[in-house]
Amino acid sequence: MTVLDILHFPDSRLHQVAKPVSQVDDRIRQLVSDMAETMYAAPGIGLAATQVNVHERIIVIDVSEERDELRVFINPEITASSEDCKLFEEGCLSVPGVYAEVERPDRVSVRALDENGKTFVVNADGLLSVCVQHEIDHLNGRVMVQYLSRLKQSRLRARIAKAERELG
Ligand code: GNR
Ligand code: NI
Repeated sequence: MTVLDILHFPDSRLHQVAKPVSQVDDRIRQLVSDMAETMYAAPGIGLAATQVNVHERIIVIDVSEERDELRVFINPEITASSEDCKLFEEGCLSVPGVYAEVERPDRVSVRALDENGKTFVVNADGLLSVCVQHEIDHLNGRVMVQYLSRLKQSRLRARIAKAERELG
């Protein structure tokens, strides 16, 4: 197992759209295992392959207190969303130190493949719902900061550019 490097905003590779996995094989299972190790080491509650510069539709999530309930979503599709939405203060491993209130459907149904290539469906609410939507955004090249106002986005870009200049 390997802890992979996580891309940081603003990196254009975070905006690549990931391609579907055509076959869930040992290469994919190795990647899933490395992504899980990377997520637990960070630590984070979710990680999309895009964040480790792999542009395939793979997500790992663990929203459990004990950090012992790994969920793997390959080729995830949202098949239904609730009408009612909720605001949640989100963080992102690719945008460290930044928190943004994002409004999303409260509940979603997600269909995906597991690490054995078997289709499953999960009806997600609470933190799992927020997290799976955040991760699917990553697979579509969308980063949480894109929900901020344009003013807040430009301030954030300026702050990151300044910090990078000062670090040399
Ligand atoms: O670790 C994470 N925490 C988090 C908190 C609120 C909403 C979303 C998240 S996902 C984030 C890990 C991450 O960046 N996944 O892409
Ligand atoms: Ni993220």
